[in-house]
Amino acid sequence: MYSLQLLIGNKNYSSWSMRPWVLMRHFDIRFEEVMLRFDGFDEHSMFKQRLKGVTPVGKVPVLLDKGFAIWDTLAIAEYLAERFPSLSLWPQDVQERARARSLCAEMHSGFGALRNHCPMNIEASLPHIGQKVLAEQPAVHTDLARITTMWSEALNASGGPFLFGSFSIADAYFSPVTFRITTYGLPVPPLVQAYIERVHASKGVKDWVAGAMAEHDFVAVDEPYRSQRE
Ligand SMILES: N[C@@H](CCC(=O)N[C@@H](CS)C(=O)NCC(=O)O)C(=O)O
Repeated sequence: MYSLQLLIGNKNYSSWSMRPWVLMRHFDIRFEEVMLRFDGFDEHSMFKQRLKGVTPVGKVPVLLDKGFAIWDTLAIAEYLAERFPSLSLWPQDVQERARARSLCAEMHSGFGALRNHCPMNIEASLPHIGQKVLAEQPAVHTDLARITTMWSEALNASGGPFLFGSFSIADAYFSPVTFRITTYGLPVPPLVQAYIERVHASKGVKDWVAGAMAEHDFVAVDEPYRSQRE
């Protein structure tokens, strides 16, 4: 029995769950995964029922440390960074750390157009939808341009292979975005494409994707563009 438990949603769809799971797996932080399958988000759903009394917000992810609950992804990432200081989950340099926090905070509070129009769906390939979205939604262009700029600047400053050199919370934070880009075939420059490929080849992300591919759920509320899995 591990002292840490991570409550997550479906791996194919739950972008917020993906972030702490990938982070912990990448850094070999041992935890028990508790999967709460999405069966709807109304108060009668099993998903919501199982979260009752665990978190007041009724959302995943939730980290439990010997039963003590930490909810909301940024709070979970900060808790893990404090709990495992020797792992350097944030960059070690104070300014790089501040910059990494700024990027994660941007992700936390922004990119609404990209998130709404291109929901994470790891198993799907929807480049035709990506083209349509880009043609009809200028705000998605704006989000994509900002992502491209922030990743390029970070990679150029650090020299890679990840945003701040070695893999950090920032890379875990943006890992779901890399799948939005590939699922919807959104165009990115070669530097960014190479970064995406490195993220996809990294340990925690590979393991998460294997889990997503093994799922068979089709969750209609997360599928604005399909009526079934192909
Ligand atoms: N700000 C929260 C967002 C969490 C969130 O929206 N999680 C989704 C799954 S990816 C959820 O549980 N949705 C259920 C609902 O909206 O009722 C975080 O960072 O953890």
